[in-house]
Amino acid sequence: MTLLRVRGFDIHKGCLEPARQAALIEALRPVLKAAPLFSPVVPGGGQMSVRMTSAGKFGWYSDASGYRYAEAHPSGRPWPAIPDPVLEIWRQLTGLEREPECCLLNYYGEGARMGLHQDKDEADFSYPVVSISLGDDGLFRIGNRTRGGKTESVWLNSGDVVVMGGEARLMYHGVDRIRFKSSRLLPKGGRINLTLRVVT
Ligand SMILES: O=C(O)CCC(=O)C(=O)O
Repeated sequence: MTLLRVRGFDIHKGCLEPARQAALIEALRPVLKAAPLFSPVVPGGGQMSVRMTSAGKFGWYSDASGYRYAEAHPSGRPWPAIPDPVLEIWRQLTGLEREPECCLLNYYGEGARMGLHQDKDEADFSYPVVSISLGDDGLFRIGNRTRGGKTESVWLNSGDVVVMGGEARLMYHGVDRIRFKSSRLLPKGGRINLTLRVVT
């Protein structure tokens, strides 16, 4: 494992060995069954290319009226619990007593991307966001605390974990593209990103 620090983002390359990555995928199967992926609509009216769902007390949700955390999946059912192997990574890397209340699961199929944005719908920015990459490689772009300016990019591979805390917590970031089918972790290809967040 190597620790790479880019603009305050702690990038733990190779943090999760292949067996642990496979165990995470197994642990996520029941989450995806209970709370199927959906394609959120963004406030401007467009649809995100990433499909998503969540686990935990809150799930991240977006529709024409805005971004927010919701206590139920669009089906009306509560979100499933965050699987233990996922919480274990949060504990290992943050050492915090407080546990995340949301595990947002983003699925990037071929051609999916996520524009530069800040994670700022949470109440307390002193808690980090922990981001886990599984499956295909994703080109992660890191910007600044305000929109614009120079950016830096780094490829995130399956098993990498990024901790966005301190100065990095409110920095713009996004995913420009994935290398579809670069990994064999997911039988149909694609990339799963999990972000763990303390919401309230
Ligand atoms: O997919 C990623 O690596 C980043 C995801 C992200 O930025 C987010 O969920 O806010």
